[in-house]
Amino acid sequence: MKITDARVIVTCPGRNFVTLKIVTDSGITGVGDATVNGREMAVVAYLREHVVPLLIGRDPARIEDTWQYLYKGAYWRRGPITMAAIAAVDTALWDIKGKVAGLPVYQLLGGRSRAGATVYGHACGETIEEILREVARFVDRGYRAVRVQSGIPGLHGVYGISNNTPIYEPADAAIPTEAAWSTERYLAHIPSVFAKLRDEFGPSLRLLHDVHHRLTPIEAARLGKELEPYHLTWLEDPVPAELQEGFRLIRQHTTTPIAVGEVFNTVWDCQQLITEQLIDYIRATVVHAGGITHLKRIFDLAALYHVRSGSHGATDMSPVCMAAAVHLDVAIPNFGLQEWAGHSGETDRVFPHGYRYDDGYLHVSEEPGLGVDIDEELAAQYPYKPAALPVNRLEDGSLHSW
Ligand code: CS2
Ligand code: MG
Repeated sequence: MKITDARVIVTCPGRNFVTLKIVTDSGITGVGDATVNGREMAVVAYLREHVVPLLIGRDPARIEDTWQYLYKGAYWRRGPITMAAIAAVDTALWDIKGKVAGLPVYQLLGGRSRAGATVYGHACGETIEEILREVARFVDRGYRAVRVQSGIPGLHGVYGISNNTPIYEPADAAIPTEAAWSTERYLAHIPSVFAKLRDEFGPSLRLLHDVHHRLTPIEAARLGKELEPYHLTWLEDPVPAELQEGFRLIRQHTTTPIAVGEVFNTVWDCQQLITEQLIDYIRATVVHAGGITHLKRIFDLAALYHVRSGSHGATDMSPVCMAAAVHLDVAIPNFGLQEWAGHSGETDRVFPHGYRYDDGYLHVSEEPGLGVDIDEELAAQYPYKPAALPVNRLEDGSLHSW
């Protein structure tokens, strides 16, 4: 079998997605997600100019060799754009391999380890009353885990608060929206939110919170300590993660579990975090961390150090990425949680898929391959719309992590 074509499809059914479709001489095709939120066209160019020409004529069965060829062959290794491009190729080749074998991809990854992937959704609100109503909605729908983001008194446009849209889409303008931030106001407010949540929902509902890269290690240590009575499942992205050893300071002060990794693109971004047990969940994803091949390598390393998976699953992970994620989720031994923000109806129509939600779990498709595709005709009806992620400024105007 040979690769005869590879199409890079850009579509915007409510938000932008980049999808790679690989075509073989047998007529079997495979798809891979290549979406990097706010930098989509960089990946499109990388794929079209520097990857697709190398794929034509290659044997699609040689997944590992292709991965090494695109990773080492680039000379300039790692980075979000390169690794998303490699991820898309890798994911599409696993899709093809499953179709050729007549098996769902999870069967090629060691078979089923669990009934389904426990998911968490996004509850948010400007006020505690709104938050309690939102969390109750998720509980009523059978969710066992809920991420909670709160408005902060005195601040507007805080991360995670959807402005009356059913689904939170942070990439909301071609030129970055400027959001305001105050660590002091944030740290003063958040513990009271979780105190009220525990009063309302009791001790067993799994509660998570995303700090979204905004604190220093000692600030994160303070927050972790103050949240200890509320037993969060995890505190996510407490600090920007370039300084892996910074997490040691957080660890020294608090037992609140730490999750990090949605922005990571290779195992080297988290090798110290995992091997020194500085984190509890690794949130790397299929689309951002080099595809199924490399993400399984990261999860296998994590399994040696009591670190569980907790893959990112916001709306900018397309249904192609989510389909691949659920195959890994049901197969690996150290699965933790799967984020699932869900997608718009338009998106679900552009990307017909077999995974489905039921009673707090995402269930994997039993179709051969990944069980997802892209309707290219429908996709063409939604042209790309430039959209950048916001930036964050402190009250004195300093540029801060968003
Ligand atoms: C967030 C995301 O879902 C999460 O945990 O961190 O909403 C993140 O901000 C977006 O995926 C960025 O594109
Ligand atoms: Mg996050």
